[in-house]
Amino acid sequence: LSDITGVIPALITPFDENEAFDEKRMRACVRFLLARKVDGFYLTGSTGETFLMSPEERKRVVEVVVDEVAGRVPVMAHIGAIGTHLSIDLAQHAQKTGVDALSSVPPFYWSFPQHEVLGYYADLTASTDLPMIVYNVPLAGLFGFDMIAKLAQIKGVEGIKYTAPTQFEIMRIKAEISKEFVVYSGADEMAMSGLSFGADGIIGSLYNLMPELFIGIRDAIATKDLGKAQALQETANAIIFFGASRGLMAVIKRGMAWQGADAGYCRRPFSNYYDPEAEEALKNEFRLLKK
Ligand code: NAY
Repeated sequence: LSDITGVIPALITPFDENEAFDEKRMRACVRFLLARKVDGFYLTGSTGETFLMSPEERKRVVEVVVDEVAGRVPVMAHIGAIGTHLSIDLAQHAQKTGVDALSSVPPFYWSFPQHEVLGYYADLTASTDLPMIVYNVPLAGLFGFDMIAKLAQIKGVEGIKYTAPTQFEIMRIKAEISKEFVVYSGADEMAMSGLSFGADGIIGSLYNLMPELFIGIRDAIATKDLGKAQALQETANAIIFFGASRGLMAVIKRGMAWQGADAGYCRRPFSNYYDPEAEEALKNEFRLLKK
């Protein structure tokens, strides 16, 4: 896992006007992001609208992206579901398809006790040979530091996607668990702080829309140019906060379309800019923001 680093979009899944998975748009988005030099892909996560898709659709997305990437950059697949059975099925399919790593949210909704969550990850890692990235995200219930330490003991768990506001723990994971335990910072608004606290990479939804800004942050942190990193983060955050109040997923997809990669639409209940006038108004507001 340690060789998968850098700026990794949590890839969007394009749907067409009728909410069907749009394979052609998916392939075009992958090519667009490869041309913009992203370091890898994280598929069928929250940004990929995974919980709005059937298992068959999730598998299809993985097949299409792996085929289009054709080994040029590493691919990780999020295979999490509430039930162990389904997650194992998705994990084994992802391995067969040729992904490089797996990731999963903990089982959610019933607030499972620690030993059941640990059992979930142990069952998953036993089911394939791929490294597992556990996912610390408020949406699925955050792990405490002690739980992260326990998860890191499971054979096959080699990293964490850390999407929590308590970012000081990134430093603590490296210091107290292991320098080798790979950390991906998951809050795009804090990409700079995640990387400067020792994260090996950043995985997030905005890297679909504006990868260059974050590639710039990656490089500025590597060369210890904090002023530059901060300026880039400020620009990125203005766009993130703009999008957050206007339906972030739809803004990312339309924003990609304006740059030549039509990322299609979202599945309901996410909102969309289907109406060309509404989209034009959004575009105009965005132009004002950039001034
Ligand atoms: C995934 O699984 O799709 C992600 O990596 C999602 C990461 C995003 N966090 C959440 C909670 O959705 O990219 C972030 C997030 O959209 C961004 O920081 C803006 O808040």
